[in-house]
Amino acid sequence: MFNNKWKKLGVIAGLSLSLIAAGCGTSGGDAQTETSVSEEMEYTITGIEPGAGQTETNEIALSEYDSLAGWQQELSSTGAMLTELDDAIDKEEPIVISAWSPHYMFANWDIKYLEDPKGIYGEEESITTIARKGLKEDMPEAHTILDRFEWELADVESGLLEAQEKSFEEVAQEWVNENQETVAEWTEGVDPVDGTPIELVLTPWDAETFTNNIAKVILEQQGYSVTLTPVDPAVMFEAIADGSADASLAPWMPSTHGELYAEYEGQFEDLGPNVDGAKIGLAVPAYMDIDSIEDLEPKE
Ligand code: PBE
Repeated sequence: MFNNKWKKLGVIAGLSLSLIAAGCGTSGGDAQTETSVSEEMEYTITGIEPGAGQTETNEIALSEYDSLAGWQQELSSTGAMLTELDDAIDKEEPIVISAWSPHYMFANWDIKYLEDPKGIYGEEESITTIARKGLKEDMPEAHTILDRFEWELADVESGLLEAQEKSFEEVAQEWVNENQETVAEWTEGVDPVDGTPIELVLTPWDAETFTNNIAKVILEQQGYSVTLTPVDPAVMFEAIADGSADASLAPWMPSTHGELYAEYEGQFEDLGPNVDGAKIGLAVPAYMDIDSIEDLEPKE
């Protein structure tokens, strides 16, 4: 019964406006017919985890865009956001979500990024590798491999789709098996080690989990004993800066984690991008008739 609800409302609202314009409005009107799509969404962005870099970027967008005046974001988890997205699409209702790529959300649902004329969400980002100071001296073998590790966005995306049915460990192992030539370039001339422990910190999202699992498989092939520790972005930077963890392949630069990067700059080593072409933004189902953040309406 909720199918096409917002579309119908849009049509009714349009009719009602033309009736009013023609001087034929019924007395008293009907508040329901004037419900805007933004009002129907209760002026709420469906967000993700409170600790995500993107959660802060959304806060900046909420304060910078006039069209988002009076809006709020609802925070919970990526899983809850995807459930709400799925539910809204089932009922063809409007929804605005925190979106990013690489992620399987763009493959699973027909959604589109909203244009961001103010550039709050930045341009293309790189997922970057950072290492604690001293890693190069203490573990030159791991340092060399992590420094060389760089792969393609398309590989991340196809792995993320596969990981919906298998574990990240399995998909990472398969990727390494199928890409031995690339792995051989990263490990060329690097001596094997004998069980040296190394700890990678990462954030809890899928692309980061996948990338760090690939690094784990390769470092284990080299003889390391690898621990992966998922934490919030702030803890990730802190752990690398204070040397309690060895490296991370999870920071998003230059926008999403740019402030954390600046806060700890000089206290870690930047080994460069491990994948290019990442992006964050706000997205809506493709059936919604808006293209830009500026097409949303402020709460009166
Ligand atoms: N995210 C999007 C991470 C990085 C970019 C949710 C995967 C974050 O917001 O911190």
